[in-house]
Amino acid sequence: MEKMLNIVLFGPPGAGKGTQSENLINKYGLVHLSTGDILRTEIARGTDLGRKAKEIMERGELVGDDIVIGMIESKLDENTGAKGFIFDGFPRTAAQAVALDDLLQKKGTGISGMLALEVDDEELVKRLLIRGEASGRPDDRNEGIIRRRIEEYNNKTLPLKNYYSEQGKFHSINGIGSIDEIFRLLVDRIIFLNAEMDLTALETDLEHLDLTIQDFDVADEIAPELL
Ligand code: B4P
Repeated sequence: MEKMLNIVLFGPPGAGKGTQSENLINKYGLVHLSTGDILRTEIARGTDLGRKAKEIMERGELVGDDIVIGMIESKLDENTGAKGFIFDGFPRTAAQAVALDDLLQKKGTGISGMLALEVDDEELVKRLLIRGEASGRPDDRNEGIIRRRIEEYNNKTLPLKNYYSEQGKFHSINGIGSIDEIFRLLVDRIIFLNAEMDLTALETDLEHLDLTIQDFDVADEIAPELL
């Protein structure tokens, strides 16, 4: 199995996940999976799923786990030869995080690390209202709905920090500053993640080599004429 770089880009609404994902896919050639973008495409197409998701998103709430997990599963199946994935806005609940680990494990891979963009609430509200004016995105145009999204994040998504910390995969990144400065912080972390994965692969190879040498020693004792 080839090494895959699978990153969870984490952070509250407006933290810069979508913005930084674009820079990261350009640099690393990873497949970008944004559940927010996929849902907005479904809404634009007027599919059944889109109609269901529209109302929930416009209230600033999270779409059901079954729907988003199913979406991610089919996207993983469509991209079997990928060098890796950036998960942007997914997972957002504990059930989604467990499902993602299961899906990746079935494919012989896993999450390399969670990179969490940390930004305070007032800055988030400011950024999203500015985007709302320019894009007309309904969930970005009303301060009450933006605050509802931040509340959903604090209640249902923030606990995932612990889930990834317990696996030694949580990395905090200061999300305030210029887009270029934050990108450099993310790249530094990815260099670290890549080195960590190379080291683990080397350790596995060494363990295997050690076993092979031991096998030779045993064979030498039992039947020296065979060697
Ligand atoms: P998403 O599409 O994931 O959107 P988001 O969290 O609102 O924004 P994002 O974080 O990507 O925005 P960015 O910082 O790039 O979710 C929308 C909705 O979809 C959710 O509320 C939910 O209903 C539903 N949904 C999605 N995934 C789901 C899931 N897994 N489960 C259940 N429901 C789900 O950009 C924000 C703005 O800040 C931009 O205008 C950008 O230009 C600006 N900005 C970025 N970096 C900046 C910086 N350093 N300085 C100043 N401004 C910056």
